[in-house]
Amino acid sequence: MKTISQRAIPFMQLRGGSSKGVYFHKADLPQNEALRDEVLKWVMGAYGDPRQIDGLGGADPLTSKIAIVGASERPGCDLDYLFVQAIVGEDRLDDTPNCGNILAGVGAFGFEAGLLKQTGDSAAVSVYMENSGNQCRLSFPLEDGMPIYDGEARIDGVYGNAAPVMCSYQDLAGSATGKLFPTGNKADMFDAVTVTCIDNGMPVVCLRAEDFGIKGDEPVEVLNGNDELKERLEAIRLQAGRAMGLGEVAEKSVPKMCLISAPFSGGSFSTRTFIPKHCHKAIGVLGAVSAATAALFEKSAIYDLASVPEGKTKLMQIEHPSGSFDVGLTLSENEEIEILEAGLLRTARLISKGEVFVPHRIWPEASK
Ligand code: NQM
Repeated sequence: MKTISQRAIPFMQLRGGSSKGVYFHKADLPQNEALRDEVLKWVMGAYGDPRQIDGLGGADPLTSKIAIVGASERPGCDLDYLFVQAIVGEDRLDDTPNCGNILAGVGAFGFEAGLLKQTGDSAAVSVYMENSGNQCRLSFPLEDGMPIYDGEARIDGVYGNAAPVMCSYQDLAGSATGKLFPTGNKADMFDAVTVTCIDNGMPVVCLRAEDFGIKGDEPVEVLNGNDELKERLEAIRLQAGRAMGLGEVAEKSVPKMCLISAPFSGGSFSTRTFIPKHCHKAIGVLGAVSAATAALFEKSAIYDLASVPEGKTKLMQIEHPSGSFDVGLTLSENEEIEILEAGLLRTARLISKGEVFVPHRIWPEASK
């Protein structure tokens, strides 16, 4: 379709896990990064308006997400995936972190966009995550070479049932910082609070909820309305970010801040995660993997709060504001704790396909 003053860009919108994103074929976006980012801000309405009223963004960090997907030339990989967070209420994007929820929709997008062809009743897709250089294997049901979205799997934070997307991540340690414990310590102290800074897929600062005068089962709205808590968390985050080698993180969406308490409903432990300035309605996928990993180490700030199963294959049930999230961690046989694989269940669904329009003055028709 042509409009006189706007340029059309093919897109799809999918729910990936408990998030929703706008997915693009890499070839449909400008190849120049600065121009691409300008275009993406227009697509999302992410140029400072917290309502994102003039774009596809959903005015919430969990629905202001973008996936850029292309065929991969890396050995053993089918797709390359770059995740971009459009920051709600600010005129900027952040491609520092991964997003494991949006990743759950990347395989389905690959089929829908004609980037993948497989037969049989199950897809096996290996995705290279450009943000961190890690890989994830996705498997989900297929029919006549296309993804099935209907199914019996349930994940908390999403209404109803859908087809399962099994996600297994390898070698996540140091995804953004190069080290599992980026400060070199299992525990650090900032502003007289003991924390554990960890990066097993997502840079996360794990804190004890009790150190902030909260129980840890408060509703999201209550925590989002607690300005004193948010200020204390941000002050620690800025220091932790520097200590984790992430530099000045005031403008970055990592590290995430995960307040942890003993479980309330029989799980491994309970969480309230700030991503980084708003409390998550559930928990991010890789944020959950990082927090679960921290709980395994005796010297971490949260070890005594967690109930950790025995054995080298651990199923950790992580409680969060809208239910619980299961993370399976496979450990090596070594004496020292080393995580070989993290496995988890997500679901995904194609919501829409079409064209999104940006003004020609942002991306003129003739330029690529
Ligand atoms: O941690 C939220 C989400 C996420 C990211 C966030 C995610 C992850 O729920 O891998 O999934 O932490 O900003 O989509």
